[in-house]
Amino acid sequence: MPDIDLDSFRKDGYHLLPGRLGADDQRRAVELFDSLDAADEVPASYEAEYDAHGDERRLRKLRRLLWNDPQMWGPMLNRAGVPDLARRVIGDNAAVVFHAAFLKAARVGTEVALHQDQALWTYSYPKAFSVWIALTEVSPRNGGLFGCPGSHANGEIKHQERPHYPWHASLDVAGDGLAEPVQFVLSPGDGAMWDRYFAHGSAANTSDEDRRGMVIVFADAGDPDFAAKDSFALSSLTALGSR
Ligand SMILES: O=C(O)CCC(=O)C(=O)O
Repeated sequence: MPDIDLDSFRKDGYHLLPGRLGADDQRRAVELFDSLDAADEVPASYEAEYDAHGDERRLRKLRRLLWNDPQMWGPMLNRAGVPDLARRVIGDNAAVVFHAAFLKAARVGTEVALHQDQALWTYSYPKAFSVWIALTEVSPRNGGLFGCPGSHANGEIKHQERPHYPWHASLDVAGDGLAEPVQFVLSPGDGAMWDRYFAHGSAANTSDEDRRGMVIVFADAGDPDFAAKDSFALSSLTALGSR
């Protein structure tokens, strides 16, 4: 797996991660998400959110994947080399604080408005960064994923509630003086990582194909200000092995 260029990550606020997750792991993840999408009821432990259009209701987000099934997800994240990224960016005290699926169903999946993750979190997560892994093709055709280079540089920007968008407060490229977003065009198994203050989002999926991905967020659990609802130590993650 190619190493990351930490200087360019720190400068731009994001870094692309080609070829992280193998085909078998992609298939296992998608099969689980398909089965939960088809179920009448998803276990409450996934804290599921849905998109709906007419009679069609499809999963939008599933949370706490690693906590729901460490034996499935731990080895998969280890095979994707995710702990090494956490060690490089944060150090040995890194811990997973979120692991979620972002599912943007064909024709039904709605936008994720431009935001900085840290602005939406209940806790301040020192040194936090996200690793987002594509489980399908990801491009503007199916809603994609994009972010504004350098938008992390000055820390948190004030987000505003907007009447047309129900999920959370958001940013505006022009109104907040951000650089034009770059699109992350990804193949299944490719990833992107970004800083907690990096502004990013995605558009509605008007195509006939699902756009799927999952995100793992690490923070510095060794920082005196660290507090979290869920926290999975890097050592516990790596102890789950890679087979
Ligand atoms: O997958 C998406 O569409 C958005 C992802 C996102 O906002 C996040 O991981 O914080």
